[in-house]
Amino acid sequence: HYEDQYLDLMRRIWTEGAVQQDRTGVGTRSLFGATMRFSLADNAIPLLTTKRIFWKTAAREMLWFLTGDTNIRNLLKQKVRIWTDWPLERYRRETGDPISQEDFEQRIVDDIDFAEQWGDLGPVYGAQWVNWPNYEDAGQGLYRRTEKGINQIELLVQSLKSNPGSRRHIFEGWNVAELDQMALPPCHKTYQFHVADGVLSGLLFQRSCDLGLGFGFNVFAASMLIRMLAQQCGYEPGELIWQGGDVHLYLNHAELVEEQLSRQPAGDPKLHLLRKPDSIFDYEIEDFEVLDYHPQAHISAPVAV
Ligand code: UFP
Repeated sequence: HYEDQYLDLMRRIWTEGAVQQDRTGVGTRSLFGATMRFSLADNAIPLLTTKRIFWKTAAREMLWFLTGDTNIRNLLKQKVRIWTDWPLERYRRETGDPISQEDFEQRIVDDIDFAEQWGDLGPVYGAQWVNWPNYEDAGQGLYRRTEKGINQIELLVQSLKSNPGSRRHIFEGWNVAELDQMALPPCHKTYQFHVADGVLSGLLFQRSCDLGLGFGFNVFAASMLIRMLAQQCGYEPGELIWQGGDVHLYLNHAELVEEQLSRQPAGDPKLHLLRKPDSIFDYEIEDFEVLDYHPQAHISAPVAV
């Protein structure tokens, strides 16, 4: 089963991984460098079956990245709460107001001025993907930012269509000059694509992976993106090749790890794209349907912030 790769890696890290003091203070067991391959042919989708993955949350986040938005307001309107921790922490720190997460989220949704002041994550994924800063010569040795940045996704679609054999089908989130302005430097930082015999595959390099919580989302979202690109460019979907840099399990995820490793993967879920939108930027959540997904129960675990 495709998920055995994941469970094997989890078992290996939990038993052999080096204990590391990490940025969050929680501590991890980690391993450096891992690869997994997942087929996307015939609508196959690498959703974890040993616990329920709320794939629509990952799908909504991916669609939000593609809009270029970096404010959590449009996520919260859809009840996606995965990015709240960072703005909430900043708000509490800078104002001293011990507001609850629920009240903070409600204010972001209700009050657009408040959202503009406190809901932005800085130039994270979306900003770099579709609006990478570009500069023009303003004379006398000065440069100014162009009104529009570089849309890496649009360029990618063009290059996939017009020059399939290229080895340069890449988009990148790791904008070195802006890392310090981001709530979180990108984890799924580099995407590369490859076309051969009319089949499109994608490779994701993820520099840092929370294997217990993040991975299930990241692997779904990357697969969904490959499917969308294949549909837009007229190719068959091939594989997702996932590569991790620091792959880790948080030490407070013992219950999750032990429960998940006691379960057997089963079933072959399918992802269906119900419509072909006009462009890569025109997909909506209703365009995606997952069938044959019968996972075991969700396992909750604390997120390290
Ligand atoms: N993380 C993921 N996937 C993501 C994401 C974060 O696994 O898409 F945004 C995890 C990895 C790590 C933490 O545990 O969040 C980020 O911390 P750091 O920046 O110190 O690597």
